[in-house]
Amino acid sequence: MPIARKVAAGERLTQADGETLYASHDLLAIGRMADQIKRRKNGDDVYFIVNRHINHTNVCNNRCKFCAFSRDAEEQDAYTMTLQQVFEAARSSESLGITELHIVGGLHPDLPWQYYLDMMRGLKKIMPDVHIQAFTAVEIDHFSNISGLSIEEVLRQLKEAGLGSLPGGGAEIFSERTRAKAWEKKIPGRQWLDIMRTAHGVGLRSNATMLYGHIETVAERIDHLVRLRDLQDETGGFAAFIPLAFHPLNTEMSSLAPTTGYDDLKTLAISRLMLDNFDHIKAFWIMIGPKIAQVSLSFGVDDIDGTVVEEKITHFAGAETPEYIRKEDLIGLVRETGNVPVERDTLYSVVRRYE
Ligand code: V47
Ligand code: SF4
Repeated sequence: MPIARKVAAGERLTQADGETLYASHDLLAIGRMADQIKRRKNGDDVYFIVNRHINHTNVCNNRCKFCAFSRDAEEQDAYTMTLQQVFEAARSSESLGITELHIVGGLHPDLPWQYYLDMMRGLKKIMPDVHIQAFTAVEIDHFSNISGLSIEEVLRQLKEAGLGSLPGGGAEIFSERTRAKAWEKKIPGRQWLDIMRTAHGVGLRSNATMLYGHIETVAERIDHLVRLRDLQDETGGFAAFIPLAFHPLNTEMSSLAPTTGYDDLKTLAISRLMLDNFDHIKAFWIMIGPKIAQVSLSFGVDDIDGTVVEEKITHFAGAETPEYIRKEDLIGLVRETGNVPVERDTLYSVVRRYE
């Protein structure tokens, strides 16, 4: 098939190629092509990180229909961590040897801008060597609104206070059609991309995500990938791409079925094939389960994420995975596939290879 020839020659795939791949039922052929690219870029290495997630508040103005995590401030199970609680949570994982804190939360209407700066400064003070990956582009936009500062100034001040990089959340699907139907209060795709461009411009790297398995079409998924690829051509600032499998339970879209293992693997493999300028494709085991995440290592994936410790966004939406996986278990999952487990830090410097 012509796509296989293009992949072998290292040629860029088009929107039409991406749609053709999704229309194919030859999952193994797609996986083999994606694995070819993974090996070209990363050899036998498969990365993981020893990290901890913190979700500091579930109070959020946006109330996206796909989100089971967010609450209005007056709801009974709304929560907001004090800075002391955030610091305690971070400290409690120190003994695991974490190299990264991954912090995202809702758009809280009343928390002041100073809370976020103090969070960065306080964390840096108690754990100076830990990389802080925090705040999606959606939160950055919210900080600009509450502080009256420009996006660039918000990013500069956070960086100065200790922020190391941005996670990839909040991108969802860039199509305006899907946004209008299910997350109309969230910033448009164009703005998400602009904020990432600005972040890369001030020297903050970031990840990118795509929320799939809800009301989006295949063409919209591929369009999303192409728009990420275009920005990556421009800035080179994205470190990894992570497809996020929609979890319907307890959301306003709970009549939809969860994603299948087939779609999870196909989406990871097609992401690897389309995003030729991304070094890393990450399977978030929390969302697709460790079993599919492990199989995905033969379908173009080179990163199995991390220890995580605590995760609320997917677990409020019915995830049955645990919230924590031991580093030894991640190493075992990778080893069994014949790949070499490599502990990395946030920006993919090697912490230790497990030959
Ligand atoms: O922005 C919300 C998504 C994201 C649901 O950058 C849902 O390394 C599935 O972005 N079902 C937050 N997904 C998580 C995120 C992330 C996770 C792991 C690693 C990285 C990284 C980033 O979760 C949100 C939204 O897109 N989300 N609700 C749901 N019901
Ligand atoms: Fe708020 Fe993020 Fe949930 Fe949307 S996905 S409601 S922005 S916490």
